[in-house]
Amino acid sequence: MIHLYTYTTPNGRKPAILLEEIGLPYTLHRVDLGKGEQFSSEFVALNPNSKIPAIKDEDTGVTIFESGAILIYLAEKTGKLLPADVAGRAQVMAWLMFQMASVGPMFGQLGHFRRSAPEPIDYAVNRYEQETLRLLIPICA
Ligand SMILES: N[C@@H](CCC(=O)N[C@@H](CS)C(=O)NCC(=O)O)C(=O)O
Repeated sequence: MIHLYTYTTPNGRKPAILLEEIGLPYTLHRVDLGKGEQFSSEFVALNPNSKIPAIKDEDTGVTIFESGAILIYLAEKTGKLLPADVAGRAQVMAWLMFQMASVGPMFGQLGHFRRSAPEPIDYAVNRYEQETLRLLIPICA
């Protein structure tokens, strides 16, 4: 049985979507970021970086954090959604790294500076707006 520790954020939804997609049973554990539960000693034992999502796989005893690493682990465990051939696997990895290294962080920064910054900073909003628009080109192509 997989235990998924997560919350209702974009990164938090990624492993849940994959688990549903491949039909693997799992138990959901809510880590309420609003209450700071990501800093509890129980959760830090799963992810020393105090960020959701994380999983614990009872079958193997493995604990994993970072959404991309979780997706790769679950795909490899089930033999689904990740091609076995080198070329196909490289394509999936390229898009996964693109999401992890660019889309997630840049869209996240834009959301932060638009909605959560304590004071408006035009430079930051413009920078992340431009980068977000640029990243949408390969996504929409
Ligand atoms: N690179 C990490 C990012 C994880 C991440 O940023 N999680 C956010 C929610 S989407 C979080 O736990 N934030 C709580 C905090 O920063 O205190 C991943 O992909 O798993």
